[in-house]
Amino acid sequence: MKLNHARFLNRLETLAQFGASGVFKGVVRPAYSEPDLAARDWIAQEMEQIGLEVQFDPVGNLFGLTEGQSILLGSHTDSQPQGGWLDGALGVIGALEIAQASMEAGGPPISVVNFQDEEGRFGVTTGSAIWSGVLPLEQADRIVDARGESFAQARSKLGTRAQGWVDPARFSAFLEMHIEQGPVLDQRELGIGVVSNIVGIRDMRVQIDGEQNHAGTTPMSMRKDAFQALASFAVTLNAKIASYVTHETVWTIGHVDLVPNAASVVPGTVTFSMQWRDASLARLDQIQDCIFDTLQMVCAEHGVTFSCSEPLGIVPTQMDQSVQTALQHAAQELTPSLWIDMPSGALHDAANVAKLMPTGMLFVPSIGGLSHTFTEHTDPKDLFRGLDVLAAGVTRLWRRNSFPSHIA
Ligand code: HGY
Ligand code: MN
Ligand code: MN
Repeated sequence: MKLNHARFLNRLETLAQFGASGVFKGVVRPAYSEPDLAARDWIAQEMEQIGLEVQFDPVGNLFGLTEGQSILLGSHTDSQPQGGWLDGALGVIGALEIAQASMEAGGPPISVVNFQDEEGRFGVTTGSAIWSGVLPLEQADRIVDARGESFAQARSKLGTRAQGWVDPARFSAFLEMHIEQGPVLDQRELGIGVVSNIVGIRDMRVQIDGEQNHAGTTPMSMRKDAFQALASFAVTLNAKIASYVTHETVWTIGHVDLVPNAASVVPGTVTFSMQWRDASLARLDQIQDCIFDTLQMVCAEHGVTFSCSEPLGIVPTQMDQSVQTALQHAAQELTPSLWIDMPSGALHDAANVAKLMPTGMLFVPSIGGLSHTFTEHTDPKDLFRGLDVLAAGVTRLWRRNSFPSHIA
């Protein structure tokens, strides 16, 4: 197939206009926002123009379908509150280019998907988690975002776009190209990462309730200060888990909502996000136990109480060997000295889709390892190289028909 790099880059630049932040090439395109839905509608038009059959499912996952059995390529175009122009977008636009080039070349058959809410405005990789059965729709509908809007309310904005579910059995494999969002390829001046595995993740909301009071007249010994309890929790947790975490283990308190968030008031309530990731399921469990133990201990010390939402998560996931092999051979053929096998510290839709079909991922470098920020960027030559290797891997996979027997 003959890939058109200019057409591919032009589509990426066009997509970056939907929700453009005005800072570098950054975007603000949270799931179900006006720019997110406008971007999906534009991609649906591009799918139609290529000759794919367009189908939004009930939660807004957007599919461009070719007839019969096909290989599914894609990612997501929703963004973090302050997102980069390539996170997810690269995989969807790369899929469109390969689908179009393969149409023009008479095969292999390629379908395209743009998953919804991978960035977890409502949970964790929500759209693909629902499609793959990891997250029941009824449970997802009850999840509320930081402003209190429910998933059910948000997805109702799809209006008449929403149609039925797409049957995963029509796909033989799923491949996702993505920026690394980390420093490895950039620091080692490499161009391609063939992903071996994706870490597991857990994410929950914690609320600490103390006593709101006057910041001038309330003696320190009488305070039930929710912020002080949070601060003490964070420091105590770091010390307690240091003994069994690895260099790859990460844990983050990224969102904090202090009430009433006023300089002369002792905060009575704090709600915060607690997220942790590791390649080992056992360590994810260990960290969860430690979080609860530390909350219990610290809240008792501060005379406050806490409550937690049910942790949402994705288990650590291995990429399919036959898909990895096809990508490794393609990388060796096209960029012999510029590729490595590597794990993913970021979560991706591929972690969910791997439950349904043979799945693999390909990384390209992130300059400075930066992502989830407006200044996220990748040199176009690395984008083109990733597209070429992905297309070669897909062709190899289809030609050798090297799918496990249970896949048609
Ligand atoms: O957080 C993640 O790993 C993904 O980018 N949503
Ligand atoms: Mn992503
Ligand atoms: Mn992301």
